[in-house]
Amino acid sequence: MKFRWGLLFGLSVVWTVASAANALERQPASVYHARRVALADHLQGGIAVLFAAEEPQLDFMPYRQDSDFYYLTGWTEPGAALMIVGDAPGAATPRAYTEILFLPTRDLRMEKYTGVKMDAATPGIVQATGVDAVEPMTELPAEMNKLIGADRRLATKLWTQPLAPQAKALVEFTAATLGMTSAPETKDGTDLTAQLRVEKDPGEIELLKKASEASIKAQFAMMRAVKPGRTERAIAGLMTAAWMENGCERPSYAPIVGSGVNSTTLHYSANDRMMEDGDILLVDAACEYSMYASDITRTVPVNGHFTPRQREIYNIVLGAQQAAIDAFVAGKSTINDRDRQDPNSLDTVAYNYINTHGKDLHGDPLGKYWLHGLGHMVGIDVHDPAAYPAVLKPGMVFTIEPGIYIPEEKLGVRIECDFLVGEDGKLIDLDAALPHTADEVEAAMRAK
Ligand SMILES: [Mn+2]
Repeated sequence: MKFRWGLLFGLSVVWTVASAANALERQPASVYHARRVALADHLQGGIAVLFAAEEPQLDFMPYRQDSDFYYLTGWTEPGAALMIVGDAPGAATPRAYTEILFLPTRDLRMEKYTGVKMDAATPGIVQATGVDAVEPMTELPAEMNKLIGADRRLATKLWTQPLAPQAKALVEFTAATLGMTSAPETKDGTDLTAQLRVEKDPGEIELLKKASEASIKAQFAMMRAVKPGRTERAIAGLMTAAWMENGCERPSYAPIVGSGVNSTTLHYSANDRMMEDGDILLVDAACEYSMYASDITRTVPVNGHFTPRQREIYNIVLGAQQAAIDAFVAGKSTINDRDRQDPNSLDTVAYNYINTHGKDLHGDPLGKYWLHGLGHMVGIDVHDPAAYPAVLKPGMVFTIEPGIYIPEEKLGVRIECDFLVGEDGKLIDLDAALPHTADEVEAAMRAK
């Protein structure tokens, strides 16, 4: 599976939806259309019905579009459904590629709370959505009934989100209206979108770079602000301000600002401690730009100077990351191989480095203090879907994030950067502008 994005080069690959300075940047409608056609090629002549995220029950809670739905449509309003019918020229009832976006009917009372929405009756809606046909949501069961009524074998080729209650309801209703004795089993459409999403196109890469750039600015702001007597939460707060000043809509995950022993809790996010002189501070925090995530960790000394032991552990983690970078071969290396046995696995390389450098207070090797995988894909989700261990190919964006966490010494170090595999197979560090070495971290902390 490979896209033909060549025709996009030389053009700007993203643009801003509305004139508002902070509106999401969307890729051209043709890009989302091409993704839907690519999905159709995987449907074996079947039908995909995917649902948008619903408006939260409490409408004042934050809303974020379903990632697969966004990938296929760029649509950010809640409650929609997308139907894609795969090309099946040889079927008993021949079918051609068809796509329909179903939109819920506007609720004018609710819009007093949530703002103006669009529906199928909105003038220019086909242009606004970029989908070939737009219909009211009430037509979705009717379209299903029509398609499956004409060719019942289609019932075995329905691709949906397995966890979506709307999908279950739709399939059961369709079965009932067609007099089927039981609802057909559906196939997992998210397996297909995962395959499509794993290699990023130039427009996605542009957005991922912007997410990294804003996240880098926030990490620098953190380094300038950290000192004994400040709270972890205040650091999370000033990073949040930096993200939003730089065009991001939200953090891409709960910020982890862990000082002292908190640095050894992998997903610590209480952020409620006051930082003390001599502490190490692990900051795993980054933001989302126009729905695309960044994921960055830096570890710094609270007073601006690593102790010799902190520096020793820091250098081992940095060395493990560098060993993985040096071993990288596009099309061969893998990431997130928890067995750490395969020589092609970058996890193996990083683990062997950690386990053969340094010791704990009891003279034991340090490998056992690294519990998690070496990295993961990054995209619309901070942990973008992929089949792991994943072979790394051009267009993929992933993290390399070794760590050592020794609670007994209140010492946790993780260094995490986002990498793109370039078209030439070379690794590109999207976070190259940030300090990497211990000396560079201390220098950035001195630069007030
Ligand atoms: Mn990560």
